Amino acid sequence: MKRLIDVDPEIYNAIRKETEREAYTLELIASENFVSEAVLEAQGCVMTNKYAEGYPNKRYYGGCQNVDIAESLAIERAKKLFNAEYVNVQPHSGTQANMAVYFSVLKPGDTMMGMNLSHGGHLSHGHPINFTGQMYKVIPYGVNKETETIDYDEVLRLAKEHKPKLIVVGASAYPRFIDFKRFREIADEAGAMIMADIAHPAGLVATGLHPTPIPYAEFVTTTTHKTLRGPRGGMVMCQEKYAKVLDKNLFPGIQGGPLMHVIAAKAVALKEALTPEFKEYQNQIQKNAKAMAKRLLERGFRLISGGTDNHLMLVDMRNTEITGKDAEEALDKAGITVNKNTVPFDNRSPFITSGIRIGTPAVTTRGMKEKEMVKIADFIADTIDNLKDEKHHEKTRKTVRELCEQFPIYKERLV
Ligand code: DSN
Repeated sequence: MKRLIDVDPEIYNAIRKETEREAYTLELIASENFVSEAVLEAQGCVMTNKYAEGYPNKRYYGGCQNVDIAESLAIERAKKLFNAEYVNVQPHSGTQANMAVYFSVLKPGDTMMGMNLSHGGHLSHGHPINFTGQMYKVIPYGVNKETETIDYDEVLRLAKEHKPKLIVVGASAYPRFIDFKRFREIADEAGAMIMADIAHPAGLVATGLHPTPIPYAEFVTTTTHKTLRGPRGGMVMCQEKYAKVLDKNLFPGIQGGPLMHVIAAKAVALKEALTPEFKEYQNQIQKNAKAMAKRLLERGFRLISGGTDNHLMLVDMRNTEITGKDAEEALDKAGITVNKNTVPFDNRSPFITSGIRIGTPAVTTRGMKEKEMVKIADFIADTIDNLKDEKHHEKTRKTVRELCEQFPIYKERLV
């Protein structure tokens, strides 16, 4: 970053420090990952300069011949990866992707169902403070108190009672597989459409390691970062018959010019996702999550639903004095990044919480395997056992750094 250092040393320094933070701490936020150098190069390219409102070969601006190549490749690769009939790669984020679908099928005041945020759902699935909660009549569903897995019978009961136009299926803090076929059956009984939001497990879905909603859902949305390991952004897949209505509602409905540099980076990440190495990577994410969960259970932690099928787990500290906020802060001091998270039936507020969410996509990208997961679970347990001991955190931070040095993210330091 030879120019940046001269033009804007403050931003240069912030980026340099972030590079160091990522390099020398353990990233366990379940929705984060490290993109490849090729993705970084594409995202940092001159396509950021180009306006391209419209779609490939149907633009409102001249000079789109090169960005058309990038967008067309991103679309073709996404279709192949997910076996999707139609793809729109323009959403700036996961929430924009969801919004485009809502605008395609719902009118203000219509009824929709979505998973309760406090049971693992997402703000954009109908939370009262989100636009969805304000524009639509939302019927939330959640998990069963005993099994802590989705209560499909209750979803069916609610769907038959409230007759939603759309059922949103997907979560941001749910450690188990989702039965999309069962949701299709429920939707059919209630006369509803389905939007599956696979932002979290998208990489697992793409590689066949998590059930796919593609044959069951009218619309499937995702982010392109998280397990998919691309640039931050969103994407919508749908059945061909909804292509026109979706495209229209995304642009010009809710977005203007697409971010062509991000779309170029999405194309690169989707190419990477089609390789055998990516499948091996996803397999390792899952193996690592299981190894981490096993060790945390051995160390006496309670996990929501007793474990994990995917890339994440939720530690439940409801019956302890320790809050999610305390745990997050102590772990941060020890060089381990997690996020506090409410657990189902939490009695603490979303700013305090009784849980922490732990995910393995980012540490797996570094090349860490089950052996390292056991070590990391021990770091977590020891840190929480010594919550107020600053010296202990300092010592752990050094050990964490040594571990990170053995598993560099990038071949060359980028700053
Ligand atoms: N904020 C993301 C997450 O952390 O799961 C979801 O959008």
